[in-house]
Amino acid sequence: MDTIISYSGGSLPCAIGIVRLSGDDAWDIFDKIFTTKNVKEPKKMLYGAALSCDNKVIDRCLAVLFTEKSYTGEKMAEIYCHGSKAVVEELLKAGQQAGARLAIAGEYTKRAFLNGKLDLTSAEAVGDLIHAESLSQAKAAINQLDGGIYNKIIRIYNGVTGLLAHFYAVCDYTDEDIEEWEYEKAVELLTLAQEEINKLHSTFDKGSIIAGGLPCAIIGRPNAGKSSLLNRILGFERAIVTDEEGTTRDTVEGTVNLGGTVLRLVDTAGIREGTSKAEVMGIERSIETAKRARLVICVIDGSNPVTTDDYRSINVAKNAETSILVINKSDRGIRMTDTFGFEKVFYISAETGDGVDELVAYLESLVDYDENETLITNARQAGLLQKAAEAFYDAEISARMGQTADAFLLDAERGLAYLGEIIGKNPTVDVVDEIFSKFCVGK
Ligand SMILES: Nc1nc2c(ncn2[C@@H]2O[C@H](COP(=O)(O)OP(=O)(O)OP(=O)(O)O)[C@@H](O)[C@H]2O)c(=O)[nH]1
Ligand SMILES: [Mg+2]
Repeated sequence: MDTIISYSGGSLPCAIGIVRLSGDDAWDIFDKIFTTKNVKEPKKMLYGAALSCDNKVIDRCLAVLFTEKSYTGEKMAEIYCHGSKAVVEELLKAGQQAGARLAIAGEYTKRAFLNGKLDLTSAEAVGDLIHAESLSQAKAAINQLDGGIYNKIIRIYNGVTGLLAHFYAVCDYTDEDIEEWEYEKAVELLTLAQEEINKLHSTFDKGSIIAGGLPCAIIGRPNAGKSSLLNRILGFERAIVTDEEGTTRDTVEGTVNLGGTVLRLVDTAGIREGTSKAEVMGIERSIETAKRARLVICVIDGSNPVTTDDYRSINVAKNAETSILVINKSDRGIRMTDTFGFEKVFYISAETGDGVDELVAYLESLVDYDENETLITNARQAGLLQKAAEAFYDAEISARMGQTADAFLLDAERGLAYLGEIIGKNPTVDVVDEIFSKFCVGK
Protein backbone atom coordinates (compact mmCIF):
# COMPACT_ATOMS: atom_id res chain seq x y z
CA MET A 1 0.00 0.00 0.00
CA ASP A 2 1.13 3.55 -0.58
CA THR A 3 2.36 5.39 2.50
CA ILE A 4 0.12 7.83 4.29
CA ILE A 5 1.03 10.54 6.76
CA SER A 6 -1.09 12.64 9.08
CA TYR A 7 -1.18 14.56 12.29
CA SER A 8 -2.98 12.34 14.82
CA GLY A 9 -2.77 14.36 18.02
CA GLY A 10 -5.01 16.89 19.78
CA SER A 11 -5.72 20.42 18.61
CA LEU A 12 -2.63 22.55 18.10
CA PRO A 13 -0.78 24.03 19.83
CA CYS A 14 -0.34 21.44 22.56
CA ALA A 15 2.51 19.93 24.56
CA ILE A 16 3.05 16.82 22.46
CA GLY A 17 1.78 16.15 18.94
CA ILE A 18 1.88 12.87 17.02
CA VAL A 19 2.74 12.54 13.36
CA ARG A 20 2.06 9.09 11.98
CA LEU A 21 3.20 7.22 8.90
CA SER A 22 1.80 3.94 7.60
CA GLY A 23 2.54 1.96 4.45
CA ASP A 24 5.25 0.03 2.58
CA ASP A 25 7.69 2.96 2.59
CA ALA A 26 6.91 4.21 6.09
CA TRP A 27 10.37 3.41 7.44
CA ASP A 28 12.24 4.86 4.43
CA ILE A 29 10.24 8.05 4.58
CA PHE A 30 10.75 8.18 8.34
CA ASP A 31 14.52 7.97 7.70
CA LYS A 32 14.33 11.14 5.66
CA ILE A 33 12.42 13.18 8.22
CA PHE A 34 13.87 11.92 11.50
CA THR A 35 17.49 11.49 12.44
CA THR A 36 18.80 9.67 15.49
CA LYS A 37 22.01 8.26 16.91
CA ASN A 38 20.06 5.27 18.29
CA VAL A 39 19.88 2.04 16.33
CA LYS A 40 16.63 2.25 14.36
CA GLU A 41 14.85 -0.86 15.54
CA PRO A 42 11.10 -1.34 15.95
CA LYS A 43 9.20 -0.93 19.21
CA LYS A 44 12.07 1.04 20.81
CA MET A 45 11.70 4.66 21.74
CA LEU A 46 14.19 6.63 19.64
CA TYR A 47 15.49 10.04 20.64
CA GLY A 48 16.49 12.31 17.81
CA ALA A 49 15.56 15.25 15.65
CA ALA A 50 12.73 15.94 13.26
CA LEU A 51 13.87 17.40 9.95
CA SER A 52 12.33 20.01 7.70
CA CYS A 53 12.02 19.81 3.91
CA ASP A 54 15.48 21.35 3.56
CA ASN A 55 16.96 18.86 6.03
CA LYS A 56 17.25 21.25 8.96
CA VAL A 57 16.53 20.24 12.54
CA ILE A 58 13.11 21.64 13.48
CA ASP A 59 12.47 19.71 16.69
CA ARG A 60 14.19 17.42 19.14
CA CYS A 61 11.80 14.67 20.00
CA LEU A 62 10.97 10.98 20.27
CA ALA A 63 9.77 8.43 17.75
CA VAL A 64 8.88 4.75 17.45
CA LEU A 65 8.90 2.33 14.52
CA PHE A 66 6.45 -0.55 14.16
CA THR A 67 6.65 -3.68 12.02
CA GLU A 68 3.64 -5.09 10.15
CA LYS A 69 2.29 -6.16 13.54
CA SER A 70 1.24 -2.53 13.98
CA TYR A 71 -2.25 -1.08 14.38
CA THR A 72 -2.77 -0.88 10.62
CA GLY A 73 -1.02 -4.17 9.84
CA GLU A 74 1.58 -2.20 7.84
CA LYS A 75 4.99 -0.75 8.63
CA MET A 76 4.43 2.35 10.71
CA ALA A 77 6.32 5.17 12.35
CA GLU A 78 5.16 7.65 14.94
CA ILE A 79 6.96 10.86 15.78
CA TYR A 80 6.10 12.49 19.11
CA CYS A 81 7.07 16.06 18.34
CA HIS A 82 6.24 19.22 20.20
CA GLY A 83 2.68 20.18 19.42
CA SER A 84 3.52 23.33 17.51
CA LYS A 85 1.67 24.25 14.34
CA ALA A 86 4.91 25.15 12.59
CA VAL A 87 6.67 21.90 13.50
CA VAL A 88 3.72 19.70 12.57
CA GLU A 89 3.09 21.47 9.26
CA GLU A 90 6.74 21.25 8.30
CA LEU A 91 6.94 17.55 9.23
CA LEU A 92 3.87 16.79 7.14
CA LYS A 93 5.38 18.69 4.23
CA ALA A 94 8.71 16.91 4.60
CA GLY A 95 6.93 13.56 4.74
CA GLN A 96 5.02 14.34 1.55
CA GLN A 97 8.19 15.50 -0.16
CA ALA A 98 9.73 12.15 0.78
CA GLY A 99 6.89 10.24 -0.88
CA ALA A 100 3.98 9.98 1.56
CA ARG A 101 0.53 11.37 0.90
CA LEU A 102 -1.81 12.94 3.43
CA ALA A 103 -4.19 10.38 4.96
CA ILE A 104 -7.92 10.91 4.66
CA ALA A 105 -10.14 10.72 7.77
CA GLY A 106 -10.27 7.22 9.26
CA GLU A 107 -7.75 5.81 6.81
CA TYR A 108 -5.51 4.15 9.43
CA THR A 109 -8.45 2.25 10.90
CA LYS A 110 -9.70 1.41 7.41
CA ARG A 111 -6.32 -0.13 6.64
CA ALA A 112 -6.42 -2.03 9.94
CA PHE A 113 -9.78 -3.43 8.82
CA LEU A 114 -8.61 -4.24 5.28
CA ASN A 115 -5.51 -5.96 6.68
CA GLY A 116 -7.62 -8.10 9.01
CA LYS A 117 -6.39 -6.41 12.21
CA LEU A 118 -9.90 -5.32 13.16
CA ASP A 119 -13.36 -6.48 12.19
CA LEU A 120 -15.91 -3.86 11.22
CA THR A 121 -17.55 -3.67 14.67
CA SER A 122 -14.16 -3.12 16.30
CA ALA A 123 -13.31 -0.46 13.73
CA GLU A 124 -16.57 1.33 14.53
CA ALA A 125 -15.74 1.05 18.23
CA VAL A 126 -12.54 3.03 17.68
CA GLY A 127 -14.66 6.01 16.62
CA ASP A 128 -17.02 5.50 19.56
CA LEU A 129 -14.11 5.36 21.99
CA ILE A 130 -12.60 8.57 20.61
CA HIS A 131 -15.94 10.37 20.95
CA ALA A 132 -16.92 8.87 24.31
CA GLU A 133 -18.09 11.55 26.73
CA SER A 134 -18.92 9.29 29.65
CA LEU A 135 -17.19 6.38 31.31
CA SER A 136 -20.01 4.01 30.28
CA GLN A 137 -19.65 5.04 26.64
CA ALA A 138 -15.92 4.35 26.83
CA LYS A 139 -16.48 0.98 28.53
CA ALA A 140 -19.08 -0.10 25.97
CA ALA A 141 -16.72 0.94 23.16
CA ILE A 142 -13.77 -0.98 24.59
CA ASN A 143 -15.94 -4.07 25.01
CA GLN A 144 -16.88 -3.78 21.33
CA LEU A 145 -13.29 -3.05 20.34
CA ASP A 146 -12.17 -6.19 22.15
CA GLY A 147 -14.56 -8.22 20.01
CA GLY A 148 -17.63 -8.37 22.28
CA ILE A 149 -20.06 -7.99 19.39
CA TYR A 150 -17.88 -9.68 16.80
CA ASN A 151 -17.50 -12.85 18.86
CA LYS A 152 -21.24 -13.19 19.29
CA ILE A 153 -22.03 -12.54 15.64
CA ILE A 154 -19.26 -14.65 14.17
CA ARG A 155 -20.56 -17.71 16.04
CA ILE A 156 -23.97 -17.34 14.42
CA TYR A 157 -22.41 -16.42 11.07
CA ASN A 158 -20.17 -19.47 11.06
CA GLY A 159 -23.08 -21.71 12.03
CA VAL A 160 -25.21 -20.59 9.09
CA THR A 161 -22.22 -20.55 6.73
CA GLY A 162 -21.61 -24.20 7.63
CA LEU A 163 -25.25 -24.99 7.04
CA LEU A 164 -25.26 -23.46 3.56
CA ALA A 165 -21.93 -25.04 2.66
CA HIS A 166 -23.39 -28.41 3.66
CA PHE A 167 -26.45 -27.78 1.52
CA TYR A 168 -24.41 -26.86 -1.57
CA ALA A 169 -22.01 -29.74 -1.04
CA VAL A 170 -24.87 -32.24 -0.90
CA CYS A 171 -26.54 -30.81 -4.01
CA ASP A 172 -23.47 -30.25 -6.14
CA TYR A 173 -21.11 -33.06 -5.20
CA THR A 174 -23.21 -36.18 -5.04
CA ASP A 175 -20.27 -38.59 -5.36
CA GLU A 176 -18.59 -37.30 -2.23
CA ASP A 177 -19.18 -39.00 1.09
CA ILE A 178 -21.11 -36.21 2.78
CA GLU A 179 -23.45 -36.40 5.73
CA GLU A 180 -27.09 -36.44 4.66
CA TRP A 181 -28.94 -33.12 4.51
CA GLU A 182 -31.89 -32.80 6.90
CA TYR A 183 -34.26 -29.87 6.94
CA GLU A 184 -35.03 -30.49 10.66
CA LYS A 185 -31.44 -29.72 11.53
CA ALA A 186 -31.58 -26.55 9.45
CA VAL A 187 -34.73 -25.48 11.30
CA GLU A 188 -33.01 -26.10 14.63
CA LEU A 189 -29.97 -24.08 13.70
CA LEU A 190 -31.97 -21.20 12.22
CA THR A 191 -34.20 -21.02 15.32
CA LEU A 192 -31.15 -20.83 17.54
CA ALA A 193 -29.62 -18.17 15.29
CA GLN A 194 -32.74 -16.03 15.61
CA GLU A 195 -32.77 -16.42 19.39
CA GLU A 196 -29.19 -15.30 19.68
CA ILE A 197 -29.67 -12.40 17.30
CA ASN A 198 -32.79 -11.25 19.13
CA LYS A 199 -30.96 -11.45 22.45
CA LEU A 200 -28.18 -9.29 21.10
CA HIS A 201 -30.63 -6.90 19.48
CA SER A 202 -32.49 -6.43 22.76
CA THR A 203 -29.36 -4.83 24.25
CA PHE A 204 -29.84 -1.88 21.88
CA ASP A 205 -32.39 -0.42 24.26
CA LYS A 206 -29.78 0.12 26.93
CA GLY A 207 -26.97 0.54 24.41
CA SER A 208 -28.66 3.50 22.75
CA ILE A 209 -29.02 5.18 26.15
CA ILE A 210 -25.35 4.60 26.92
CA ALA A 211 -24.37 5.95 23.51
CA GLY A 212 -26.72 8.89 23.29
CA GLY A 213 -27.59 9.62 26.89
CA LEU A 214 -30.87 9.13 28.73
CA PRO A 215 -33.48 11.63 27.48
CA CYS A 216 -35.42 12.71 30.53
CA ALA A 217 -38.28 15.25 30.63
CA ILE A 218 -39.21 17.22 33.75
CA ILE A 219 -42.90 18.08 33.65
CA GLY A 220 -45.48 19.44 36.09
CA ARG A 221 -47.79 22.36 36.65
CA PRO A 222 -46.42 25.91 36.81
CA ASN A 223 -44.43 26.71 39.98
CA ALA A 224 -44.07 23.06 40.98
CA GLY A 225 -40.30 23.59 40.99
CA LYS A 226 -39.24 21.95 37.70
CA SER A 227 -36.63 24.52 36.78
CA SER A 228 -35.35 24.53 40.37
CA LEU A 229 -34.92 20.74 40.13
CA LEU A 230 -33.12 21.01 36.79
CA ASN A 231 -30.70 23.56 38.24
CA ARG A 232 -30.20 21.46 41.36
CA ILE A 233 -29.27 18.32 39.39
CA LEU A 234 -27.04 20.23 36.97
CA GLY A 235 -25.34 22.10 39.80
CA PHE A 236 -25.74 25.53 38.19
CA GLU A 237 -28.48 28.03 37.31
CA ARG A 238 -29.35 26.78 33.83
CA ALA A 239 -33.02 27.83 33.85
CA ILE A 240 -34.69 30.98 35.17
CA VAL A 241 -36.60 30.46 38.42
CA THR A 242 -39.19 32.93 39.72
CA ASP A 243 -42.25 32.72 41.94
CA GLU A 244 -44.45 33.66 38.98
CA GLU A 245 -46.41 30.88 37.34
CA GLY A 246 -45.44 30.27 33.72
CA THR A 247 -41.79 31.35 34.02
CA THR A 248 -40.51 28.69 31.66
CA ARG A 249 -42.11 29.08 28.23
CA ASP A 250 -39.92 26.82 26.13
CA THR A 251 -37.90 23.67 26.71
CA VAL A 252 -34.55 24.16 28.44
CA GLU A 253 -31.97 21.40 28.09
CA GLY A 254 -29.07 20.47 30.27
CA THR A 255 -26.67 17.55 30.14
CA VAL A 256 -25.08 15.95 33.15
CA ASN A 257 -22.69 13.06 33.51
CA LEU A 258 -24.08 10.85 36.26
CA GLY A 259 -21.97 7.97 37.48
CA GLY A 260 -20.53 7.51 34.01
CA THR A 261 -23.75 7.93 32.07
CA VAL A 262 -25.03 11.01 30.29
CA LEU A 263 -28.45 12.27 31.38
CA ARG A 264 -30.15 14.65 28.94
CA LEU A 265 -32.55 16.62 31.08
CA VAL A 266 -35.24 18.75 29.49
CA ASP A 267 -37.09 21.26 31.66
CA THR A 268 -40.46 22.19 30.20
CA ALA A 269 -43.18 24.83 30.41
CA GLY A 270 -45.64 24.24 33.26
CA ILE A 271 -48.70 22.34 32.06
CA ARG A 272 -52.02 24.15 32.66
CA GLU A 273 -54.90 25.66 30.72
CA GLY A 274 -52.73 28.06 28.68
CA THR A 275 -53.30 31.80 28.96
CA SER A 276 -51.39 33.18 25.99
CA LYS A 277 -50.52 31.95 22.51
CA ALA A 278 -46.83 31.45 23.39
CA GLU A 279 -47.71 29.60 26.57
CA VAL A 280 -50.12 27.27 24.79
CA MET A 281 -47.41 26.46 22.24
CA GLY A 282 -44.91 25.93 25.07
CA ILE A 283 -47.27 23.49 26.77
CA GLU A 284 -47.74 21.55 23.53
CA ARG A 285 -43.97 21.32 23.37
CA SER A 286 -43.87 20.01 26.98
CA ILE A 287 -46.24 17.20 26.06
CA GLU A 288 -44.22 16.37 22.93
CA THR A 289 -41.01 16.32 24.96
CA ALA A 290 -42.57 13.93 27.47
CA LYS A 291 -43.60 11.62 24.63
CA ARG A 292 -40.09 11.45 23.24
CA ALA A 293 -38.36 11.01 26.61
CA ARG A 294 -37.29 7.64 27.97
CA LEU A 295 -38.03 8.87 31.47
CA VAL A 296 -40.54 11.46 32.64
CA ILE A 297 -40.10 13.13 36.02
CA CYS A 298 -43.45 14.48 37.13
CA VAL A 299 -42.96 17.25 39.71
CA ILE A 300 -45.67 18.20 42.17
CA ASP A 301 -45.67 20.92 44.83
CA GLY A 302 -46.22 18.75 47.91
CA SER A 303 -46.76 21.70 50.21
CA ASN A 304 -50.02 22.61 48.52
CA PRO A 305 -53.19 20.67 47.76
CA VAL A 306 -53.31 18.85 44.46
CA THR A 307 -54.87 20.80 41.57
CA THR A 308 -56.48 19.90 38.26
CA ASP A 309 -53.29 21.07 36.54
CA ASP A 310 -51.35 18.52 38.59
CA TYR A 311 -53.67 15.84 37.23
CA ARG A 312 -53.00 17.01 33.67
CA SER A 313 -49.27 16.42 34.21
CA ILE A 314 -49.85 13.11 35.98
CA ASN A 315 -51.82 11.91 32.96
CA VAL A 316 -49.07 12.92 30.56
CA ALA A 317 -46.49 11.16 32.77
CA LYS A 318 -48.54 7.98 32.99
CA ASN A 319 -48.49 7.67 29.20
CA ALA A 320 -44.70 7.69 29.13
CA GLU A 321 -42.45 4.64 28.84
CA THR A 322 -41.13 5.17 32.38
CA SER A 323 -42.22 7.85 34.79
CA ILE A 324 -41.56 8.77 38.40
CA LEU A 325 -43.21 11.17 40.79
CA VAL A 326 -41.23 13.85 42.58
CA ILE A 327 -43.04 15.54 45.44
CA ASN A 328 -41.24 18.83 45.89
CA LYS A 329 -41.00 21.58 48.54
CA SER A 330 -40.59 19.17 51.44
CA ASP A 331 -38.94 22.01 53.38
CA ARG A 332 -42.38 23.60 53.68
CA GLY A 333 -43.92 20.43 55.04
CA ILE A 334 -45.56 17.80 52.88
CA ARG A 335 -49.35 17.78 52.77
CA MET A 336 -49.57 15.37 49.90
CA THR A 337 -50.29 11.83 51.02
CA ASP A 338 -51.43 10.43 47.67
CA THR A 339 -48.82 8.93 45.32
CA PHE A 340 -51.23 8.72 42.35
CA GLY A 341 -50.29 5.15 41.51
CA PHE A 342 -46.66 5.90 40.68
CA GLU A 343 -44.30 3.06 41.56
CA LYS A 344 -41.37 5.34 42.28
CA VAL A 345 -41.92 8.41 44.43
CA PHE A 346 -39.30 10.81 45.80
CA TYR A 347 -39.84 13.49 48.43
CA ILE A 348 -37.42 16.32 47.86
CA SER A 349 -36.74 19.98 48.28
CA ALA A 350 -35.23 21.48 45.15
CA GLU A 351 -34.60 24.58 47.25
CA THR A 352 -32.49 22.96 50.01
CA GLY A 353 -31.38 19.86 48.09
CA ASP A 354 -32.98 17.48 50.60
CA GLY A 355 -33.72 14.08 49.04
CA VAL A 356 -32.12 15.02 45.71
CA ASP A 357 -29.20 12.62 46.24
CA GLU A 358 -31.62 9.68 46.44
CA LEU A 359 -33.30 10.83 43.24
CA VAL A 360 -29.95 11.18 41.48
CA ALA A 361 -28.85 7.73 42.72
CA TYR A 362 -32.02 6.28 41.20
CA LEU A 363 -31.39 8.03 37.87
CA GLU A 364 -27.86 6.63 37.89
CA SER A 365 -29.13 3.14 38.58
CA LEU A 366 -31.36 3.22 35.49
CA VAL A 367 -28.30 2.89 33.30
CA ASP A 368 -25.96 0.82 35.41
CA TYR A 369 -23.37 -0.55 33.07
CA ASP A 370 -21.13 -3.48 33.75
CA GLU A 371 -18.07 -3.40 31.50
CA ASN A 372 -18.40 -7.10 30.72
CA GLU A 373 -21.78 -6.46 29.15
CA THR A 374 -21.86 -6.44 25.37
CA LEU A 375 -24.29 -3.86 24.10
CA ILE A 376 -25.38 -2.86 20.64
CA THR A 377 -24.97 0.90 20.71
CA ASN A 378 -25.33 1.75 17.08
CA ALA A 379 -28.42 1.93 14.92
CA ARG A 380 -26.70 0.48 11.85
CA GLN A 381 -25.85 -2.71 13.68
CA ALA A 382 -29.27 -2.89 15.34
CA GLY A 383 -31.06 -2.48 12.00
CA LEU A 384 -28.98 -5.17 10.33
CA LEU A 385 -29.50 -7.58 13.23
CA GLN A 386 -33.24 -7.15 12.93
CA LYS A 387 -33.16 -7.75 9.18
CA ALA A 388 -30.96 -10.83 9.69
CA ALA A 389 -33.39 -12.29 12.25
CA GLU A 390 -36.32 -11.68 9.86
CA ALA A 391 -34.51 -13.34 6.98
CA PHE A 392 -33.60 -16.38 9.11
CA TYR A 393 -37.21 -16.57 10.23
CA ASP A 394 -38.33 -16.69 6.58
CA ALA A 395 -35.69 -19.34 5.86
CA GLU A 396 -36.86 -21.34 8.86
CA ILE A 397 -40.47 -21.25 7.63
CA SER A 398 -39.39 -22.37 4.16
CA ALA A 399 -37.37 -25.20 5.69
CA ARG A 400 -40.32 -26.25 7.89
CA MET A 401 -42.74 -26.28 5.01
CA GLY A 402 -40.27 -28.17 2.84
CA GLN A 403 -40.58 -25.51 0.16
CA THR A 404 -38.25 -25.41 -2.78
CA ALA A 405 -34.59 -25.20 -1.95
CA ASP A 406 -34.44 -21.86 -3.72
CA ALA A 407 -36.73 -20.12 -1.24
CA PHE A 408 -34.83 -21.49 1.75
CA LEU A 409 -31.45 -20.63 0.27
CA LEU A 410 -32.43 -17.14 -0.76
CA ASP A 411 -33.58 -16.21 2.74
CA ALA A 412 -30.73 -17.88 4.60
CA GLU A 413 -28.19 -16.20 2.33
CA ARG A 414 -29.91 -12.86 2.74
CA GLY A 415 -29.69 -13.20 6.55
CA LEU A 416 -26.05 -14.18 6.30
CA ALA A 417 -25.35 -11.15 4.11
CA TYR A 418 -26.83 -8.85 6.79
CA LEU A 419 -24.65 -10.41 9.47
CA GLY A 420 -21.67 -10.14 7.12
CA GLU A 421 -22.41 -6.45 6.69
CA ILE A 422 -22.16 -5.92 10.45
CA ILE A 423 -18.76 -7.52 10.84
CA GLY A 424 -17.44 -6.78 7.35
CA LYS A 425 -17.40 -10.29 5.90
CA ASN A 426 -18.43 -11.57 2.51
CA PRO A 427 -20.69 -14.63 2.85
CA THR A 428 -20.32 -15.71 -0.78
CA VAL A 429 -16.57 -16.12 -0.33
CA ASP A 430 -16.94 -17.69 3.11
CA VAL A 431 -19.51 -20.28 2.04
CA VAL A 432 -17.29 -21.36 -0.86
CA ASP A 433 -14.24 -21.54 1.45
CA GLU A 434 -16.24 -23.65 3.85
CA ILE A 435 -17.36 -26.05 1.12
CA PHE A 436 -13.74 -26.66 0.17
CA SER A 437 -12.20 -26.79 3.60
CA LYS A 438 -14.87 -28.78 5.40
CA PHE A 439 -16.27 -31.02 2.77
CA CYS A 440 -12.93 -31.55 1.06
CA VAL A 441 -14.54 -31.26 -2.32
CA GLY A 442 -11.87 -31.65 -5.00
CA LYS A 443 -9.47 -32.66 -2.21
N1 LIG B 1 -39.74 26.40 49.54
C1 LIG B 1 -39.45 25.89 48.36
N2 LIG B 1 -39.62 26.62 47.26
C2 LIG B 1 -39.32 26.09 46.08
C3 LIG B 1 -38.83 24.77 45.94
N3 LIG B 1 -38.64 24.49 44.64
C4 LIG B 1 -38.97 25.61 43.97
N4 LIG B 1 -39.37 26.57 44.81
C5 LIG B 1 -39.85 27.91 44.50
O1 LIG B 1 -41.01 27.78 43.69
C6 LIG B 1 -41.08 28.82 42.73
C7 LIG B 1 -41.22 28.20 41.34
O2 LIG B 1 -40.06 27.47 41.04
P1 LIG B 1 -39.66 27.11 39.56
O3 LIG B 1 -38.49 26.20 39.63
O4 LIG B 1 -39.52 28.33 38.74
O5 LIG B 1 -40.95 26.33 39.12
P2 LIG B 1 -41.34 25.75 37.68
O6 LIG B 1 -42.03 24.47 37.90
O7 LIG B 1 -40.16 25.72 36.79
O8 LIG B 1 -42.38 26.80 37.18
P3 LIG B 1 -42.80 27.27 35.68
O9 LIG B 1 -41.54 27.52 34.92
O10 LIG B 1 -43.57 28.49 35.90
O11 LIG B 1 -43.61 26.19 35.10
C8 LIG B 1 -39.80 29.63 42.90
O12 LIG B 1 -40.09 30.73 43.70
C9 LIG B 1 -38.87 28.68 43.63
O13 LIG B 1 -37.92 29.34 44.42
C10 LIG B 1 -38.66 24.01 47.15
O14 LIG B 1 -38.26 22.86 47.17
N5 LIG B 1 -39.01 24.63 48.32
MG1 LIG C 1 -39.74 26.65 35.06
